[in-house]
Amino acid sequence: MSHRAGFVSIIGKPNAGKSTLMNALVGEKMSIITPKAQTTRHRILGIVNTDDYQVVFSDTPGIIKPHYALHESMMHQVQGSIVDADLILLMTDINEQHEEEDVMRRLESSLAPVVVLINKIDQSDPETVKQKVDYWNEKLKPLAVFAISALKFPNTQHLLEFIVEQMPEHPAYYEKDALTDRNDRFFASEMIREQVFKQYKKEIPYSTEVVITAFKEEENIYRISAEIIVERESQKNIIIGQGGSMLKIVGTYARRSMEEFYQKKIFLEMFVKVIDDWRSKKNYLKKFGYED
Ligand code: GDP
Ligand code: K
Ligand code: MG
Repeated sequence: MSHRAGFVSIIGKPNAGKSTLMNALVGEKMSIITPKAQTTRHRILGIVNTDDYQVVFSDTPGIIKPHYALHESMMHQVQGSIVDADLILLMTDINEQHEEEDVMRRLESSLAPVVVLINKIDQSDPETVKQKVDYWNEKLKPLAVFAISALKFPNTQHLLEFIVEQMPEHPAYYEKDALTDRNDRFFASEMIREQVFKQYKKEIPYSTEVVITAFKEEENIYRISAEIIVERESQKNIIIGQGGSMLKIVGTYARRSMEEFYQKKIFLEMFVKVIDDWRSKKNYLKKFGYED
């Protein structure tokens, strides 16, 4: 039998459930998930392999109007994934009334067929589901519309089979045992950032970046050092908390995630550093791995 391989881009507004779906498809926690918008800042590949096919999914940042150089990089990554795609999964939240016009506009740069995913149907009713399916069929004339719940019914077999059928005949793009293009350091920084998004309010998560400064793999333990970078001295105090209490919570949860992810004991140390307005500074963005 011939081999199929291709790129599938998951795009949509913030919080539609893109990262939740990607993790369900890949069967691993590739992407961090929080209830806050802009949790995902990078294009992250999640690869599904069998002997017969390789599907390379791209999880992407939610489509927003850029306010910082950081956002511009995020939108460039969305655009890049659309340009590369053999198939686009446009994900929408059934309970949101977004116009999605900015998402539509991005689709114009691609000839790839589009599948619409109406997500979070666990929070809706059959009548609304039917209305939304009709709406999207009418509006976009997509290849297909799937009504799903990436969180509550994460059985993606049916969707995955449909996706595979759309993939061109092609040799594998990546090694057949690869799950992603990202390395251990990347996931370590993301697991800390996930806790920053979960534990702090207001602008703190958006002003924060995490840099792994050391990652030592020993036989029974990984020793990881990280810098939590914020934009203001006042934010540094909030991150640390009374007598270090907040940083301790972040460290505890991040360490637990890492121990589950790497299946190793983890020693984690973290330092907090201020870099004024890093989100607007191209040199820092580049250093932190945000391409133009
Ligand atoms: P993204 O910003 O599009 O990547 O969305 P996430 O995957 O980070 O999910 C955003 C929020 O929606 C999280 O709190 C998820 O747990 C939640 N979520 C995702 N999928 C579903 C779903 O099918 N049903 C419900 N009820 N919540 C979901
Ligand atoms: K999110
Ligand atoms: Mg996401």
